[in-house]
Amino acid sequence: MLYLKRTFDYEYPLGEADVVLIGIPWDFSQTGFPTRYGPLFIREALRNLVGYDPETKTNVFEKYKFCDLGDIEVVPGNWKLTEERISDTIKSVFEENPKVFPVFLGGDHLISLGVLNSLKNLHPKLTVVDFDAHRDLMKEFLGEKYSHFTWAYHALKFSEIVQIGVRSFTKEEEEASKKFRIKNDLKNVKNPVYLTIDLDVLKTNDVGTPEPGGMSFEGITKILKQACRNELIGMDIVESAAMKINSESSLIAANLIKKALAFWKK
Ligand SMILES: [Mn+2]
Repeated sequence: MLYLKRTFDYEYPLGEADVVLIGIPWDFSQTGFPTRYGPLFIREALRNLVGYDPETKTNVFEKYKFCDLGDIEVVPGNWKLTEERISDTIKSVFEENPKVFPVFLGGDHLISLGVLNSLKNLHPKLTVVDFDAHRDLMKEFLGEKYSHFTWAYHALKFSEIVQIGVRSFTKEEEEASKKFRIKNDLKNVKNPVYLTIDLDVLKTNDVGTPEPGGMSFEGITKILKQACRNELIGMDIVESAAMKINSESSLIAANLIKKALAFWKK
């Protein structure tokens, strides 16, 4: 008998899994608190999570087979090489299991652009449902094209974006949101949906770029439930500045993953 405990009670090979967990501890575009330890502490929170969701009467750990692939080894300070690694990894994952649902753990919000650049090859039409305090619609930041402040601007070239919970942005970003007709609700979303949750959308200080105010956990899950009525192709959860076990953002992140999976119609 081997008495061992890994991330989940059961860990399945990728080929058999319904859900795959992949950490991307990239935070080299971060301008506030470090977010590279997000994957570490969100995993720890997942280990201790009650799997049963009273609202949907589902135990996500019993319903789905999980595979935790660990973290993508990022290239410190080099987004181009890191993005290639993200893209290669995602390609290999779907070659092995085309139906698996990927959950990515950030890292700063730039990781979403790397993921979406790969997913767009599989889903030419997609809608990104972006929970975020910020618009992240800057064309560049201090001359740098690729930053957690700019990812959404670049993702607009190939996807529709719905932004939920936005409360802090520049004039330039406000103009861009009008120009590109960014929606702020889920009406008329018909494409497959990719969910990205920047934890700063919540009322918490435990994130890369905190802002006063913010949504409640219940407020987010209500909209999450609506978003999960569409076909879901994957999700990420980013910007946790967790530095210790049971930090607020890591607990919220684990619970939002559980909620999304409980609502998800496989
Ligand atoms: Mn963001």
